Amino acid sequence: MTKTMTLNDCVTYLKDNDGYLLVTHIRPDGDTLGSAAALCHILRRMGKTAYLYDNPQVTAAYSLFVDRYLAPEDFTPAHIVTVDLASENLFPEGFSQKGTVDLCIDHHPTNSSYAQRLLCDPEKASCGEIVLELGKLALGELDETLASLLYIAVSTDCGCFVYANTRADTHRAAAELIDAGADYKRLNRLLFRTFSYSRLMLEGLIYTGMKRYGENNCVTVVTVTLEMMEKSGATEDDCDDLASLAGRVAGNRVAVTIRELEPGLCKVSLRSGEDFDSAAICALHGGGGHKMAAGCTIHSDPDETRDTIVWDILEAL
Ligand SMILES: [Mn+2]
Repeated sequence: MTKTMTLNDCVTYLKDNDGYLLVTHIRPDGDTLGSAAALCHILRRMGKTAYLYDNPQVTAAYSLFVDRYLAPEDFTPAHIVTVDLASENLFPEGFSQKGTVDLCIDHHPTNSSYAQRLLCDPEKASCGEIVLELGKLALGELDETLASLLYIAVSTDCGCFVYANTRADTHRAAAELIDAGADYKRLNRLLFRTFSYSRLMLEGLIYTGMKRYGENNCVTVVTVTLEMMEKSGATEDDCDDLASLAGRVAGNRVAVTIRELEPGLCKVSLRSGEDFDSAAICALHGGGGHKMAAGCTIHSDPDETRDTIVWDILEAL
């Protein structure tokens, strides 16, 4: 049975115990990393021993901020806390203590209640906004480091305040963090305004190969082949959020991203508005997801995969 926690319950629990390992989700993003590092910072200021699980998929952009909190190999935790980690299938690579999570702090309405205790607020656009409340309650005052870590969480989960999950409260949280000394100018430049050379080269190749189908060219397809990866020198670090690129074309209704994983195997990602069921198309190929964002894998080369998926979409439109 999972016990539902309030912010107050949560602070009491954190005060009463010690020896925390904070766990981030698979393919970690700014929210899980920023929130977990911020919580680690809060716990240390409370006089506790706390570390972050050494998630092997942390990308270069974030390791700068989280490395100093990583657990040494010989650390044996007494209490495990997951942050922004909605269900069992999202544990990070190599993490072996899935059945023993003492507390989960999350904002996903889909949280599967796998932990003994759960603090979940689906009204929040980011986990960072929950950890901000925790920090204020536990410490009274924020500090510049804490404000910067939380700014990373808050700003990345709403795409720098442009995604549909952005609310007035999201801006209020950011304003509070800026008042508390968050290094927001540097963080905005680092996280949203600069990209690796390889990433930009890869995007160039992707845009050059873009194809459009259907009435008023409303279906946009981009392909990321192994050859393009090699040509651009891109690595996994450079492949963040590629599935959003095709949807940038004005007038687009269905955005398709085909990624060649290995010869003869492609991953397909669909993004659409509310007027098209992306999940239904992906279900035809054994995949799934949500109405506006879904995916599947197809055993075929990129060209054949494109023909198959475009045919399905045009039939459904
Ligand atoms: Mn999140």
